[in-house]
Amino acid sequence: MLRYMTSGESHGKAMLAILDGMPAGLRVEDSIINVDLSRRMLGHGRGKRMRIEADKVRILSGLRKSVTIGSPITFMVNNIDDTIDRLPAVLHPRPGHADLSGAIKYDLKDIRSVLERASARETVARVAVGAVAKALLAEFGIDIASHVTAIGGIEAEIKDLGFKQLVSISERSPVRCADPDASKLMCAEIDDAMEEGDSLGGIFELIVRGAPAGLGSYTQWDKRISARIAFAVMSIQAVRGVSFGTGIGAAHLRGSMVHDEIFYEKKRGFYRTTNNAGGIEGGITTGEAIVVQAVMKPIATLGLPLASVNIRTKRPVRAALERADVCAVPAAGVIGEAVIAIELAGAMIEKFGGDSVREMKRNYNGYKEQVRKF
Ligand code: EPS
Repeated sequence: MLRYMTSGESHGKAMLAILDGMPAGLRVEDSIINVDLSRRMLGHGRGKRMRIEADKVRILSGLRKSVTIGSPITFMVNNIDDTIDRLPAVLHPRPGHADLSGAIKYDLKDIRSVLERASARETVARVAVGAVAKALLAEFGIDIASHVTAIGGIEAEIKDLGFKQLVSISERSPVRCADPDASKLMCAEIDDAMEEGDSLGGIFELIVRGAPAGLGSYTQWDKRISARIAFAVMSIQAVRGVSFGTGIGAAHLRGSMVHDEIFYEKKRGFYRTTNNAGGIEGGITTGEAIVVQAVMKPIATLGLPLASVNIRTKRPVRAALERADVCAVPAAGVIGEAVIAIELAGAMIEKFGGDSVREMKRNYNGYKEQVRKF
């Protein structure tokens, strides 16, 4: 069983994670984690904090000479802005943030004690864990990409791009969008929102290429891979919706327009010519690309704050003005890659047995042969 936990406050000493259940024999260089940590910091619309931090991982346990040994892996990313004990109290909750509900729940009279942990900075730790999960998946030829399809109402028009092209175009875009015209409009919209003291949300898409058919199961509700992926993606701060393949659009179409017809050729085995299901049927991967969309609401901290109430005096005020991003959808895509990688790595370990990468590969190859002969 693959499991992990994170800890750390946004302006505390560090962001941490412990990952348990990684098989032995996987090479993990710090550099593969640092690449994703840097990608998480980028994107037009990020706030000033990203210019302060350097986000580099230190692995404290679980590796010998950069190779996993089956024991828990501990990750630490230092916060350069570690001023938590010097920061002033926050009394004006921001609508849309955890501020008010968190303060009421934990009986905290200073909202700072809520926002420090509710902050999306927590995702530093998840991206570090996700990079190791990606390394395991890569051993089985599984690749993950993300790209932004909408920001602030501007929608990208993605032409029929292959996986590699999609990655190379979106990674060069300041908003991680594969439509260069939409990219420009999105950047302008972000600048506009910033000038007006506002914030923006959007949609990002995750694509997993190379996952074998047969991960997850219909036999129990919590074994469905679609449910597990949705849980993981919904757990990303500010994500409000998750869909697969044709997504919510399927609600408006007839079955004949939605379901992917089945064909067979001796050489190829079973195959489809469409992938409206987004690579999952009956809670099980089909072997086609897994395609997931996630909807992110606009950041809750606004330059021109909304109406709120002082939690001590109960008088009307404007919400707290914290340093924040105007738009973090491009970064959320990188976080989405991490959480889907962790779910799929867990499903691979469950299916193929996971004390060592070699053992997993033996079982994986045996299963591939079984599928080929089916
Ligand atoms: C973030 C760090 C935070 C915010 C952002 C995400 O840093 P600070 O609060 O010091 O500016 O920029 O957090 C939020 C959007 C939020 O609502 O808390 C990061 O590292 O991703």
